[in-house]
Amino acid sequence: MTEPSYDQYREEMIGRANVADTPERLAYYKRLSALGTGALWTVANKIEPWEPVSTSTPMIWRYRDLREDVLKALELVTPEQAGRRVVYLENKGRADVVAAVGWLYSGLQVMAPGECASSHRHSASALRFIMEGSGAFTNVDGHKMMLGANDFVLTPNGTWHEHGVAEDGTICIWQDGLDIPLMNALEANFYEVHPDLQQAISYAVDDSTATWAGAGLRPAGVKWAKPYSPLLKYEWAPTYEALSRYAKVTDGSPYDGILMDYVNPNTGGPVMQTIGASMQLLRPGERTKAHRQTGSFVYQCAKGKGWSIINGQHFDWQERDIFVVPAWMYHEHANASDSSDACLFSFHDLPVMRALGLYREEALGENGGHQPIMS
Ligand code: GTQ
Repeated sequence: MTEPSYDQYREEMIGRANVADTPERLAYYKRLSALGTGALWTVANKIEPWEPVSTSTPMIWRYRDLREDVLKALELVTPEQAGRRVVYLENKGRADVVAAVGWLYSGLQVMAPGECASSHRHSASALRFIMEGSGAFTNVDGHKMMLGANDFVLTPNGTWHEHGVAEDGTICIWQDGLDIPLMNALEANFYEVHPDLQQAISYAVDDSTATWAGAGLRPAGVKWAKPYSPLLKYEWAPTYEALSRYAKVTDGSPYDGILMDYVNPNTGGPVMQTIGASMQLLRPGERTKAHRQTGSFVYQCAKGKGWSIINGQHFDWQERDIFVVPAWMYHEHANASDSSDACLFSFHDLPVMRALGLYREEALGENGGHQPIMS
């Protein structure tokens, strides 16, 4: 057996650990280890890197590669057997946890007409982004919502939720996004199956959108005290219209083009406590500049085609492809079309970064330097 060596972590700089291995020190480290301890200077530079070092890898999952096998799951398992019939996305760098990137989970769920998955709730916050099919629905705490392509739906932590497809619908596929890895890292993850397996529909169908999605209006006298958005479904048509209108009156961001955040209409803040989401539009021919942020991002192309450079790697994407940007990795996006726009949906853990005072953003300067961006 080879003896452990700590020399690899040494740094020649005042203020950083720089202790060479000697036989006497190595014997001491061994004794400490037997006592369930260790010498901090052997690992200090590793556990306190100069800046975030993500173990996640930039990756893309192309829909054309996945779709057939997602549909295959329909033949192999029922929602009753599986609980949720989902093909999850596995980041190559995160074999230790089921994560698409960082502390975020993502999967593709498939359901056939007439099917309904049982109701449950958990500490993880969840969202859906509808990819294809008609007749899909989700019931969140008694608020049933009908879902179409590019609609974005919340199932905040602690809410009962179940999904299904109407008898007269078609096979539906949607992307699930959850913070399961974060909940497990925090060791705070609880899970419950609904005692009746299905919950009642307690409100008019789509009442949350009818109540809270009025353009610039909020219902007088309606109180909302919960820590997540009362608007549970954000439909595609008004989202795209908002981006298109905004694009006419702004230059947008050099790093993100026309970027709009889905917000809690009650607070103006993110939709849920731990997960935020955005839609961005890249105008024909637009190419953004590179920046990096603390926080992990899962993107899905909702419209058009283009490419991104993530930590120096080039990824071509088109509608329904999903790709990830790990924390603190430079990324830039481009619309590959000169005549039509491209839209990228994304969800991320920026609410966590901001709530904990950890948010940072930096631009890659013309000369390769790094410039902090205040936001
Ligand atoms: O629908 O609540 O893809 O709990 C993974 C875990 C979906 C869900 C997933 C879940 C769900």
